[in-house]
Amino acid sequence: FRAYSHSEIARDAATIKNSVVMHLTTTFLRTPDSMDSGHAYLASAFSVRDRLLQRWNLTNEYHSNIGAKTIYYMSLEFLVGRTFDNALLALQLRDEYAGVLGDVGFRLEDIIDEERDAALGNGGLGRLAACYVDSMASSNYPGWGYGLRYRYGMFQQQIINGYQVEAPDCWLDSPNPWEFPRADVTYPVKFYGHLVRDPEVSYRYKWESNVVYDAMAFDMPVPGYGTENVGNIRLWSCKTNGLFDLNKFNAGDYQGATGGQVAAQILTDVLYPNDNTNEGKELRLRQEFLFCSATLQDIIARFKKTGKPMTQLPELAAIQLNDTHPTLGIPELMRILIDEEGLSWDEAWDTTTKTFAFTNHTVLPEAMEKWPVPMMDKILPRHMGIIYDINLFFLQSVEERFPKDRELLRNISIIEESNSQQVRMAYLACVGSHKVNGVAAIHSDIIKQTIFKDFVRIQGEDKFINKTNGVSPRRWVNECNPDMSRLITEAVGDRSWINDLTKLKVLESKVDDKEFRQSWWEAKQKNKARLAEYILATTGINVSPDALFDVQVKRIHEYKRQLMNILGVIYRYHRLKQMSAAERTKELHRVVVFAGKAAAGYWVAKQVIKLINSVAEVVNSDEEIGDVLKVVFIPDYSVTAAEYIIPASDISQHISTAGTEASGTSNMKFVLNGGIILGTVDGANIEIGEEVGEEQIFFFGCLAHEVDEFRHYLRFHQPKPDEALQAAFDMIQSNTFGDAHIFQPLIDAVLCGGDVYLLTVDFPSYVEAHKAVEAAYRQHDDWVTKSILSVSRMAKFSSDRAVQEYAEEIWNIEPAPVGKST
Ligand code: 26Q
Repeated sequence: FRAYSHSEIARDAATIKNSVVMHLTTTFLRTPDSMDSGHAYLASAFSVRDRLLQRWNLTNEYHSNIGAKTIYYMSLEFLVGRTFDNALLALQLRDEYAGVLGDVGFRLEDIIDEERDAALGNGGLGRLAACYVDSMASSNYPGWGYGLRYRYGMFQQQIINGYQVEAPDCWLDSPNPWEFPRADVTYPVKFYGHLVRDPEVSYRYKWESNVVYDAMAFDMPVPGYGTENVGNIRLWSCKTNGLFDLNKFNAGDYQGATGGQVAAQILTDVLYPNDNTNEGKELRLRQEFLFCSATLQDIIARFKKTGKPMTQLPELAAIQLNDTHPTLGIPELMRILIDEEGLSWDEAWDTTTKTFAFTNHTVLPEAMEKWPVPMMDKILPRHMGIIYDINLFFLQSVEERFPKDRELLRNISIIEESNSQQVRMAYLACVGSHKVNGVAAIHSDIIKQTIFKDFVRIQGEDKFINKTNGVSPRRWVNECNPDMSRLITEAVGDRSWINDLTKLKVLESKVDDKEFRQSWWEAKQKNKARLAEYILATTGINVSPDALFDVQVKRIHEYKRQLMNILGVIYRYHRLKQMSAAERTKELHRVVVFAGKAAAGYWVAKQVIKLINSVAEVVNSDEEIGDVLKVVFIPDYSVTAAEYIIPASDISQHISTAGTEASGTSNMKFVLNGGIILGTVDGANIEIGEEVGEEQIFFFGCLAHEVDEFRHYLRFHQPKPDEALQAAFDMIQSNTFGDAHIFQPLIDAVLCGGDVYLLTVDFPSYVEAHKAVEAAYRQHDDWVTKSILSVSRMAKFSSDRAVQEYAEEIWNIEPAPVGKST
């Protein structure tokens, strides 16, 4: 029997009101008279969730009935942000809920603001995963994300005395309408223990251990836009597995009785707040394995319901590894297939490599995941054995084709033979996958020439491909920029662009339409006014929406060069101070906005935050300067903060040392919202430039292929700052921004530390590029043209395009829209 069908989402005010009141009174035990905005949010959210869950059920029932091949996107991070507004838009119920809430005296915007971000990710990699599941749902691909349900997400950043201070993100302290606990979907996950060899098959083992944790599923529905499909992110939470010790409890040892529970819970307690760095902590390895084991067990349980032989797994399942963090899924699938399902090594290996594909997101050496062999051997003895065998067979096959090339074998071995042996996870992921991809054209080229060079030679060019990143037009245009979205909808004639960004092309024909141009400009001004309010509320700083908004928001990292930005600001301040008052009145007013978190243990990045705040304090209170220059550090950057900041930028900075930023995704978001990029020839900046045209982007700096030579030179020669950079250093060193000695290490990294990120090399062209931006912004009409033309040419950077390419070239899956056949 079926209690509902796909067409039955009620839209009338009375039904919506009833369901909200029902949740208010029965889920939250409140009365309408005592409803505050917090409970108005919760009751509304639960009523929307009911609708999503109905569709969730239909989607999964349908996909299993038709035997659809499914993509499983494995990621240790999902940086989702808020869901309420996203769900309202997807279900096209926003006006209806605004009406119902309005009737009882609430503004929808205020209710939306009650929601806390789901911040289960660090930055680009985690947000990309969220955009991809959004696109899978909206494009009707059967697809699930798999991740961990951290009790504490990305830490909250406070700025105290100019310094970053971390506070825990207790996001689950209040009820979370967007997760659905599934106590019945729980798997045991083993650690440590010992191995018993199978008497008949030499490579088959029994793994015995009494250290067993339970991973329990929580499902987060992912609303597809303009479709009845609802996707899913399945997150694992770690529980005890009978670890409550009744004997100890009865003997009065209360703490001892629950000791096991505490130990288990730690596994999913906290997201590691590292972005592009690998710490090699044992707890992280255990976290990764809990995740991989539960996910693989779940995928196999679902597959086994079909009754098909295990070797057909790749016909029904594709697994994408979001960087190396879930790579233990490869030996875990091998273990299950060989030890539990009785497949031969060759059958298991063939099945595994056909199922997995791997995305690399970084070339920074400090981000490469490696685990000490003794650590892995202790925690995961069976997996260590499987990795040894994978490596042995791989090296044997290479030896056959390249006999006696000892150096080649050493270079490609999954086990690095350093002082202590290490497992190179990128190599394991590569060997265990049928496709390996980078995330922008330049990045995919670089990995083929560097870390995977020998693998390209051995395994062939075709295995190594590019999949340029994309972002969701739902969240990153329609949701965050309602005014511009209205204009696009008018120009296109309907809302079809939200699922098909190629429709943006029509904007090109509007570029000479006076009225349209005026509205376009006004939309940007309104977004700037909204950000000005947000800045005032979060920092107490007053900025004028009439100034040029110059924005750099992203994780704080040396390679992203926030230091170069703030040194540029200091140089600007220096010049302004040298001018006469009359000269200063001719200057373009500028608000320089920074935001971003530094990893808690990343000292240099934290000093950069301090420098930015110290400069802001001096500049903003300098009466001579007034509104000509304002510097703002917005605390606690998040998905929600980004939704305010990005639509309000005139110019945004993406200024990594060439060759270091794999892709970047905020660069795409800024341009899609009518902003212009000031950037280096790096990552996806390059492809954005190709699409929008060189008039629409400001490039500067040295090129990726020149970087090695510069670095080599600077290792042996004293870097020479140009006059401008020297002026900035001098200003810091003369205590303009407080005690200079706290900033000296930042200057030393440039002047005495080999200037690894090439500030001295790029600073002169950076200053020139700023001048070009300024001249262009003064040509108001041309600027509006650039903005409209850019947006009209950004179709490529939709995550829908990216996901479609993955589906066709890696996953071999097809859309399966629900509702068409029911
Ligand atoms: C590894 C081991 C232990 C703890 C943490 C980590 C870890 C966590 C996160 C290592 C790296 C990351 C994140 C990497 C990342 O965000 N890379 C970014 O990926 C984006 C999406 O492809 C790109 O746009 C960015 O250019 C890239 O920096």
